[in-house]
Amino acid sequence: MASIAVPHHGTYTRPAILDWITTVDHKKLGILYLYTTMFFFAVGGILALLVRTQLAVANNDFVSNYAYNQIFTMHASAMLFLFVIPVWAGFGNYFVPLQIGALDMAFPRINALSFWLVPPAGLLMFAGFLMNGGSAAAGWTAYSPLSRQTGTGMDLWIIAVLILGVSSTIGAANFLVTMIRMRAPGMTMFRMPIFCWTMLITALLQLLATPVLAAALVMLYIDRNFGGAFFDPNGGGNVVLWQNVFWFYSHPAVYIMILPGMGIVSEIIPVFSRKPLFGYKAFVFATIGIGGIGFSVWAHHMFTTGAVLKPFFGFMTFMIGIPTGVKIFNWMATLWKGSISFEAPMLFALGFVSLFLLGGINGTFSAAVPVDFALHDTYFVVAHIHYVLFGGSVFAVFGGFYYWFPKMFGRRLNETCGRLHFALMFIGMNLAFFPMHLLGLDGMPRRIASYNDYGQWQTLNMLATTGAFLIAVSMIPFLVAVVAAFLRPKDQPNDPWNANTLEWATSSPPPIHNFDEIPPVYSERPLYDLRHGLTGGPRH
Ligand code: HAS
Ligand code: CU
Repeated sequence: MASIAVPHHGTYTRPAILDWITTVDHKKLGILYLYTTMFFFAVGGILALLVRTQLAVANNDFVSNYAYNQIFTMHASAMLFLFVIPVWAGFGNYFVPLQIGALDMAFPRINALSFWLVPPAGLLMFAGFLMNGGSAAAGWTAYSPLSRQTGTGMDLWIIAVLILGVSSTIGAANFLVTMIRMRAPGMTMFRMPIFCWTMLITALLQLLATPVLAAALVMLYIDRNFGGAFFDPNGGGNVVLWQNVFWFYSHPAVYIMILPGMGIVSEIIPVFSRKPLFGYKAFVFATIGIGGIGFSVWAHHMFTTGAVLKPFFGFMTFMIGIPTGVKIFNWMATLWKGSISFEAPMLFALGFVSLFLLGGINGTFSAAVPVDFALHDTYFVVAHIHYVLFGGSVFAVFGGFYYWFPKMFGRRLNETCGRLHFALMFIGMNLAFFPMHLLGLDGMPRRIASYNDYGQWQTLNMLATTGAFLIAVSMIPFLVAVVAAFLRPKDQPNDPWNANTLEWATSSPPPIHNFDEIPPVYSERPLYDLRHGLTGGPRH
């Protein structure tokens, strides 16, 4: 609740709800982003449980085939477009200005607009379930010709994704300008925290790739509603065109989904190893490298169409493993001989490194064209995407929550709950997604509503379903920790973790203007320098 002095009328106390609706404060918008995206994470999770319930046993008829298509389409759409991509805008909004010592984002009102586009887009997408013919049902990739044929829900999906695209494009421009123009004195580009760097490259990818998706969506909308034939061979169009434009966005988008997660992990690991990040500049250049190469690998999703230059895209896809590998070694070298402590943020960060490594390597399998011909459209790919997106992005999200919660809310999340959360989620995740490798190698196609019990299919699927429910159970200790934290008074000091970056220089939570005083910045670890009385000169 904010009290505002009104000339000649005393003070007026604005109700808290109005305060939240009209806010242009990057911290409040960040929190709104986090609440909204976590809501869609929960919705997407419930849809996943429906998918796993249907697949628990062979020849199940828990849901109809068509309902199944809607459910898995909306599961992925919610998770990707309404959770993983915008959740980084949540952390980014809260922490980028604080980490670079700025008062706010460059364009606070545009920032509010970026956020306020998300909830209506989400509602629009889900309103599909109320339409004749149901929600979108052509998969999150909306391949033509299927996406030209499904019901009105598909049109709502197209518009919703377009709106989300606008949100992330203007958000990206805002992040870029903020980091380029609003850094505190002494905060050179190469002293920015790694999380900021990953947000910067992510923003660049969003700015360059999202308009291509927008074009694709508009073409699809014209095909569906105005007699267009962009993707219809009967009218002189080309179905593979959709895949080209879609993946030209969506491959860079997978790095949009992971880079900020890598950033968060790179904030956590040094703090809990009590060492500087090994190879700061190498990490920055690796991030730039991933961003650059990320634009030249999209056709690895289309090898089996036969309509792409396979050696080139296969080669480039292998190449992208190199900068990513650099990062894995950065993290390992940071841990090496560090005095490591295993608090919840660190557990999630280590979970990220191990699971993402596995997911990355099995992605490289599919980069080998002949192997991909065997694996394409099987559960192996589903295993890959969940190791990188769940083992990667989702673990980083929770790592970020445990790490930054004290800063955002002035209270710490209970450590026992955090460890239990981690243990259950780690076991559940491996139980849910590891068997999918085996199913894929055994030829089980993805996106099927039921299957016959060939060999071990039913057993493996039952394991996966059990794992999925275990992941759901792991959310209970997290929620308990959050509720318990809010029931306690604020008690956190500025810097509860002995961390390195500027956000820890101000109170927890920070005042509306962020900093009473910004400490001088002589390196990429201003708080470390402050604690040790360092003022530049040769470092580490
Ligand atoms: Fe991927 C499909 C290849 C990273 C997400 N990916 C998907 C889909 C999603 C997704 C959502 O080439 C499915 C889309 C759909 O619904 O159809 N992906 C890769 C490669 C990487 C990669 C090579 N993916 C990601 C990230 C994602 C993501 C990050 C989201 C967060 N992916 C593919 C391919 C397909 C694919 C094919 C299409 C499959 C098909 O048929 O449909 C890389 O960025 C991963 C690099 C990381 C590592 C680990 C660390 C590196 C080290 C260096 C040494 C390693 C070496 C490799 C030299 C490689 C430690 C050793 C190789 C051995 C074989 C042992
Ligand atoms: Cu890709």
